[in-house]
Amino acid sequence: MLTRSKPTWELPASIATTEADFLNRRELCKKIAAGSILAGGPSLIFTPSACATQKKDLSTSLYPATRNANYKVNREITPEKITTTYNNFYEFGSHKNIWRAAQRLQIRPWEVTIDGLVEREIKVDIDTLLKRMQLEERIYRHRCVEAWAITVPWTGFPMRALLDYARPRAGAKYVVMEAFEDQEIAPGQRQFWYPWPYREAVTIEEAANELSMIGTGAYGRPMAKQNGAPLRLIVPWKYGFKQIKSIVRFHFTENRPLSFWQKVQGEEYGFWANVNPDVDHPRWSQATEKLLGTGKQVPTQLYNGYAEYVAELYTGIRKKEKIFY
Ligand SMILES: Nc1nc2c(c(=O)[nH]1)N[C@H]1C(S)=C(S)[C@@H](COP(=O)(O)O)O[C@H]1N2
Ligand SMILES: [Mo]
Repeated sequence: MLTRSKPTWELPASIATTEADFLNRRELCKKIAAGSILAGGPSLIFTPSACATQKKDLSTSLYPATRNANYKVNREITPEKITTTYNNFYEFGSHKNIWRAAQRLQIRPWEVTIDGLVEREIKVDIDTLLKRMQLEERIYRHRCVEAWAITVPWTGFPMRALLDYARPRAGAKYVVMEAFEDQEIAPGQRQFWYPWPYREAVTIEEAANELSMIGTGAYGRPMAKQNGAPLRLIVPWKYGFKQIKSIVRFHFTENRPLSFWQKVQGEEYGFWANVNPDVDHPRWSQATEKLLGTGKQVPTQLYNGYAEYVAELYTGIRKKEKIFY
């Protein structure tokens, strides 16, 4: 049984949100902003920060999405509290405790660009995109290259649907994804020695694999900012660093790009980054992993347990190049 503990930055469900209600509160928020009503006065609901949250939360009515029972995991779901407070998101700091800092991310408006080798370049607003896609929930394992793992009920849509929407041209071999760039809100991006923006890529075949998702939510609600709102990549057979957060651009290309971590440390973080217990990170073993929140250390599985879905993607490539790093 999944028990939810609500992080304090979220609004209680009881005050989220019919449209009429939303408009009234928006009026109220404007007045608070103008100083004509005292924030937090009779009811603590109407704080300036609550106002900020309401303006952004346009997609809540899409949640919870129907669970796709084909994707189950024989592991306990990691408590939401852990998944939303222990994060890698270098834009907000090179440590795990970035969840508060990440609340500064502005997720509306959010424009997504689809360009490069496509039939026609597209610029689309996130809410328009979400309306076109069929959201579903899937429980997946997630394995960070740092040897910790979590199990998350993600919401999102198959990346295959994004390919159909983008209509790549015949020469396109890779989908390159870029995260937002804004030094004002993301202090990590002032660390000039990192090659911002965060960038990742997968092959078209990987993108079309049935496991690949574009994540829009988790735990039955819109994605928390610290987990990569409003759009992140989910490719569960690969190490977590491939699963780029807060995407603003999908660029189709013939040439394999260098990703963020390849530029920082190419020997340690290669392009393929498929989970493999037998290929150690140069500085630590990948044979086992720590299941956050359980105190358990368990064996790492090849392709993070997803070999039946993805192993065949790599049979040809394996002969030609060293594919795991
Ligand atoms: N934009 C961006 N995406 C990112 C990262 C990052 O620093 N910036 N870190 C990656 C790493 S190393 C991991 S393990 C996962 C962590 O996702 P989570 O914090 O939601 O568990 O996000 C990945 N996506
Ligand atoms: Mo990671």
